[in-house]
Amino acid sequence: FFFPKQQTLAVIKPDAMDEHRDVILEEIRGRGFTVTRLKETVLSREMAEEFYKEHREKPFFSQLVDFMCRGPCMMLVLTKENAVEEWRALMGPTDPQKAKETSPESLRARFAADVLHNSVHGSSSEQHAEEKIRFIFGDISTEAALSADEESDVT
Ligand code: DGI
Repeated sequence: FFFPKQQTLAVIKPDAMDEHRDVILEEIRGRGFTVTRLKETVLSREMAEEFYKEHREKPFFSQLVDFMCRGPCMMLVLTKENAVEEWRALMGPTDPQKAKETSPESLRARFAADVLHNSVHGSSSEQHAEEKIRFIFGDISTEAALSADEESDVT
């Protein structure tokens, strides 16, 4: 069986940085993801708005932007076979209440407070992943191909 390596963008959101960052990173590595890029960033308002531009029309948009730039986030590029879907599964549903019912092992079930303060982000498709990785880290496509081949772990 062979699935090609895939990349996704994962974010540890400001609500999880103080208390849960280390255990989330352990979980990521324990599940076989390779962390190919990692950086801690405080998003500016403009960056947070751009990052979540797909939600610009939603009633919770300004709350979401406020929350995302209230403190540091950890930005990660995760590499694994089927990374987009597997990271979404590990995160669990957007709303932690639902996560507790349907996937109690998931990160949001364990760490998130509510639907807004939900601890982690993950790209929803390969195309979104590419776009957001470029937005956060710049153009790393060549490097990414290299690290996928070599299984290098920069952290
Ligand atoms: O991809 P997800 O993060 O699971 O979910 P999404 O893309 O639908 O929403 C992006 C973020 O917006 C989500 O992580 C938290 C916030 N959000 C989503 N739905 C609601 C919400 N915030 C509030 N206050 N209320 C919502 O219904």
